[in-house]
Amino acid sequence: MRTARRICRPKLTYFDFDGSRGLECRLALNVARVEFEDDRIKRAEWLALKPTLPYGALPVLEDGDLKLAHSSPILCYVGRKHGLHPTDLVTAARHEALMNSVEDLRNKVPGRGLSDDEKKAAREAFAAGWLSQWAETVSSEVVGPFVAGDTLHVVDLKLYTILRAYLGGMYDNISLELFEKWPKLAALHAAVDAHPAVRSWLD
Ligand SMILES: N[C@@H](CCC(=O)N[C@@H](CS)C(=O)NCC(=O)O)C(=O)O
Repeated sequence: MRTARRICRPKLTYFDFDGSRGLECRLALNVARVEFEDDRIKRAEWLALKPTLPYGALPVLEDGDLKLAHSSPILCYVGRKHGLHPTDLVTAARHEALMNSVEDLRNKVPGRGLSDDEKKAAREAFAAGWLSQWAETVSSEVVGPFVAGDTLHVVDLKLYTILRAYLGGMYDNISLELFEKWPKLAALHAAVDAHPAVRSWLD
């Protein structure tokens, strides 16, 4: 007699929009061709859900007994499981440092609590200072078109997601032309954007 086997799909929980930390994790699962439950939280559900989460924030990935918070560890987990993260210790560490730098960038962009004039001045100074240094450093790590050359890894999906936000004009007072100084970043963005699994998800 055959026993029924329960097949559990991983579940990724995030807000109901295609951007930021949730998007990069959804893209990684899609590029890895993992069938997953794309759990999109509505505003009304959020307050009840928040206290149940490991660190009170999203995204969260559930896979079997694992309930994992934080976008970069989720990306590394998916990447290791499906061959989208380097197996070499040093290369993996370099990719993880790049992923952390994206989190720094997300946390450092000024704006919250500032008046429009203060925000404009703070963002222009940020663009000329910290952001330019970030772009210079990241660019120097990119072989091209992807970080490691011709092979896409989860780090590329995280870089793509933040570049997509900047190049898409999500941050006002930061000129889009700024990124023209780093053609490798624009090329990485274009290469990930053209990847069939990324296109199929976004389209
Ligand atoms: N370090 C975390 C940050 C998570 C985070 O701040 N998530 C935001 C959405 S992108 C969130 O849940 N904000 C709502 C809140 O913290 O109340 C990660 O990389 O996932």
